[in-house]
Amino acid sequence: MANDLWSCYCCTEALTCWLRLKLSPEEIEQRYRSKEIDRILEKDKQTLRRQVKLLLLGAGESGKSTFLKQMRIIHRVKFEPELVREYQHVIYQNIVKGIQVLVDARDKLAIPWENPRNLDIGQQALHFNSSASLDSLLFMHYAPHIHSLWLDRAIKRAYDRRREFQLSDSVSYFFSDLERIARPDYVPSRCANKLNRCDSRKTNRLAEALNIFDTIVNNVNFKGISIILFLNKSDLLAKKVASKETDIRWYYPQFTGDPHNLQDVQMFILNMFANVRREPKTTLYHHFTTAIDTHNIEVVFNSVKDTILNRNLESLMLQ
Ligand SMILES: Nc1nc2c(ncn2[C@@H]2O[C@H](COP(=O)(O)OP(=O)(O)OP(=O)(O)O)[C@@H](O)[C@H]2O)c(=O)[nH]1
Ligand SMILES: [Mg+2]
Repeated sequence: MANDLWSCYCCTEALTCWLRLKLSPEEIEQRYRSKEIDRILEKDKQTLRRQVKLLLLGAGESGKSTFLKQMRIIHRVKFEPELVREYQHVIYQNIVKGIQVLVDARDKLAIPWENPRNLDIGQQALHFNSSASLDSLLFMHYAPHIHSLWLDRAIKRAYDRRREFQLSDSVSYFFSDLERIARPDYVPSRCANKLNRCDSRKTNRLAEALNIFDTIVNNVNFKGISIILFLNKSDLLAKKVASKETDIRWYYPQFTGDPHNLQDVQMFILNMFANVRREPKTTLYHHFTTAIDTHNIEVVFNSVKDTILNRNLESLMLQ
């Protein structure tokens, strides 16, 4: 056995010498480089194999970007200056689009203006530029008009009836901070998000989310993968459930629990999602989340990591 090894070693040595004699120094260099590249590729392959990829899918405005931003905060990934500037523009757009949605809703709901001057201002606001070209200077010019509209009781009343139309959840936060945002030296401290598509969306958001989930969970390309369902905006759900002004049975008459009990409503919603699966064996984990709450997302993300780890261990044991 020892002899075999020895002769094998001699063979390799001889081969290397022979190669050295046959190849030019450049060719030898190239071969070394090629070997090195192969080694790096193999290492990357191993690393990739150990990586877990999460695909974040969901309806518009459901909180995907907010969730990712929390990931950056939790893992202390810095926000680059370009990203901060981008948020600044998105915030301007959010505010202008938000006031346009509210002015339009006030018109449709026929709520009389408190301040008659706002009739004119409101009409002008509908033509404000809310495209990506909206810059700080133009926004500063709009800001006093937007402020005057936001202070009008008519807009407040339209805002209180926002469940009859679609308005981004961040709107009131931005309006109440308008004075600071309209300053030339304003730098966003909180992540802003898009308000696009507010006028065009007629479907109730839960129904829209269920439709999207149906497409994902029953898609043949995703067969066999595990799904983690984040039922986001739990804070808003809790507020809605507590409010006597709304009732889930108006939208889902089949609901039989207590409409003002958060757990009953959450279980009902979760069951709706679970029942969409045509293949009940598809593993479905779920979390009720509040993506604007860093601590909540940190806890949820740790639990997701545990789930993935346990799944990997289980599949290793089955091998
Ligand atoms: N109250 C509350 N607001 C939330 C929550 N998650 C996200 N939001 C707000 O909802 C809005 C939409 O969030 P985004 O993260 O932009 O949603 P998205 O899924 O990335 O939307 P698109 O990129 O348009 O598809 C933003 O104003 C967020 O601040 C939450 O858990 N609670
Ligand atoms: Mg997004």
